[in-house]
Amino acid sequence: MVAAASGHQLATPPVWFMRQAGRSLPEYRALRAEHTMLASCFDAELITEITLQPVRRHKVDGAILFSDIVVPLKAIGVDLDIVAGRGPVIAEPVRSRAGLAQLRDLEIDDVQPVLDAVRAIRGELDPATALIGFAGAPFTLASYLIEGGPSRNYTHTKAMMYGEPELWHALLDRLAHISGRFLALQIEAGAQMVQLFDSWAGALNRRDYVEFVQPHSRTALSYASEVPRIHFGVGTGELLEEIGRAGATTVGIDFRVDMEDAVRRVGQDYAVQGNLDPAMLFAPWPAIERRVREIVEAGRGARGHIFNLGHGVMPETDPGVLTRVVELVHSLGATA
Ligand code: 1CP
Repeated sequence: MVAAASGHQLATPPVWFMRQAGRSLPEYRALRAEHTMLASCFDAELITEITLQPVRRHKVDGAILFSDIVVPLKAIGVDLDIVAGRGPVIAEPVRSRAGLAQLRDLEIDDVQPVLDAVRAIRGELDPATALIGFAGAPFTLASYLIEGGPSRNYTHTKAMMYGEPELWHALLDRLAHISGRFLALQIEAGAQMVQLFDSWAGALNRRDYVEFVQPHSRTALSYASEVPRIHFGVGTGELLEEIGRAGATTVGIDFRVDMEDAVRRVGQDYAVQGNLDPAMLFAPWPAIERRVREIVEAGRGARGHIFNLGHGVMPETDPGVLTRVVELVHSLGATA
């Protein structure tokens, strides 16, 4: 996984799934029945167990730390909750200088249980399985802070971006250092690579992305310069080159882009990750198998390829199908 994310083409692509830890797993639902999402994210034992669940079950090549993109914000005192069935909800949306002033630097003590979990997970994982740290990118975090929760059209976010560019850049710079520090701390504790999630950057055109967002994602990623860095967003087909240029080693490909096109757009400077449509996991197996083979074949044209979904596992997904996809990908050697 680490080699592929660094830009090496392997005979068999490594595989993991975004949101592989989560509600598709009965063992996750059982554990979470007794703990809220946020409480789980600050409990080293729960983080460790939930992170390892999908590795044990699916034999994926990477474990993604069980956490959430808003964990570092909660850790510095932002009043927020993760509401079941909805997502992060912010008590007082940040839309002014005063709101910005409340966002202090992230310190090691703020996320101690997370770092304890990283060490424990590293100790339990087979050495060949990568531990992937992650953080939310400044734009995606800003969208939650400014809107106050999940959003469809990002109206308040864009009103600030276009209307108060100084405040915008100050806010994104602040968030970049918080996210960057969160990545750096995870790496110090044992994460061997990271993924920066700019899930909602696809809401922007290329010009605005380059002007208003990319410099800040670059700042965040600069904190992780010593490890391979995956950079992913949903609906970012128009932005793929720029997602790479923000300082990634691997560009995450959303399922709406054909993998061959993605490899062409990304070029030979970056590895790619992706991109089976998570909804395809509900189709009959022969259709899934055909698409998995096509994606692996297209990935061979890239500088390196990590097999993944084109966004997160949906809660209703049959976990048995995910295990089968892992087995299939692992069976596809270069000569197969
Ligand atoms: O009750 C539950 O089980 C809560 C559901 C849940 C889970 C399992 C949330 C709420 N977050 C998570 C864990 C999580 N979040 C992980 C680790 C698990 C894994 O990947 O295996 C990761 C990497 C995230 C990252 C995350 N949180 C992103 C980026 C990834 C993506 O899907 O694009 C985003 C946008 C969030 C915000 C968030 N947290 C939770 C939800 C439901 C959402 C999305 C809300 C929205 O649609 O805006």
